[in-house]
Amino acid sequence: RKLISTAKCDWERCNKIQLMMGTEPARKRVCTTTDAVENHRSQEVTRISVEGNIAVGKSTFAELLEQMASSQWEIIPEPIAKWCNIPASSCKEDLSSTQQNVGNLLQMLYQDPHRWSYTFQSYSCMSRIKAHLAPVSPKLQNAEEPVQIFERSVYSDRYIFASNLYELGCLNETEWTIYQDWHTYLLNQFGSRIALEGIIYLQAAPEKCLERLRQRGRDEEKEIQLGYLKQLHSRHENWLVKHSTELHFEHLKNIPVLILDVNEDFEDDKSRQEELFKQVKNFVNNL
Ligand code: UDP
Ligand code: D5M
Ligand code: MG
Repeated sequence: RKLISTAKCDWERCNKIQLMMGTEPARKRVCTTTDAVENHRSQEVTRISVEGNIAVGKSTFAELLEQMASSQWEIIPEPIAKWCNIPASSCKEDLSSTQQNVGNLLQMLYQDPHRWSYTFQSYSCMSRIKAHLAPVSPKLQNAEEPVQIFERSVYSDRYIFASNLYELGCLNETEWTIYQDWHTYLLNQFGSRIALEGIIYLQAAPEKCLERLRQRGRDEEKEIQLGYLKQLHSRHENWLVKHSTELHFEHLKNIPVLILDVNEDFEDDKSRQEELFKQVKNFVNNL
């Protein structure tokens, strides 16, 4: 577990400090410091992501974890409401004013992936970064061992979805190159502020995911076919089980991964939930 102790300082302040020290002013950029005095977010937080195929049960699982661990754990759901342009009144997320014009990006992506894949990747990555950098919830500020559990991450954006869309030809060479460039750059800039300590991989057959996806009945996803879920499944397996995906972030290469088989329904099975929770608790305690 790391002590996450970071604070933003702006360009002017950096320059001022450097001028006082008689050194060259910094060029215009955002920089981070580990100055504990300025740090309003400093605390020990263990950050974990829950990864898995579409409709495998991540949101259901994350909600259960939050209920079971109550005050110590905070769940950060995937910002799907932002991508679907759901009105602010029907979701707990704060939708910015620019949101009004975005439209239903998830629907646009599925209807015309060649046109919208790059746009979707830039928006989904930005919204995940924002979620990572947001202050922890008040309930976590008093927790002795605070844990933040994110539904997916900037890493699944890249190693699952974006690379698959590239392989499908929905991101062209130029878009893929630019995407990888800014993804690597941004994540390196934010460093430990968005690094994860562990990953929980919810694993199930693509056929099971399709069954749950149809049952959930999200309108934007009604055209999704088994073939797409199979592609995403094999990307998850390559990354989190076989470790054959080429990764570009050092901390990710040796990150602990807890694999949970969720082929059997857990949603209404109390004893299965307790079993899964025990494994997660064990995993978190050993990070
Ligand atoms: N679900 C289910 N059994 C389970 C877990 C989930 O039938 O053990 C259902 C859940 O009610 C929902 C669908 O599967 O209708 C997809 O679940 P969720 O939205 O949690 O999946 P995610 O896309 O977040 O992984
Ligand atoms: O995932 C939410 C929905 O969003 C599902 O249709 C997959 C899609 N999604 C999530 N991230 C991405 C990226 N980066 N690219 C393309 N599509 C994405 P669910 O699993 O239902 O919670
Ligand atoms: Mg979900």
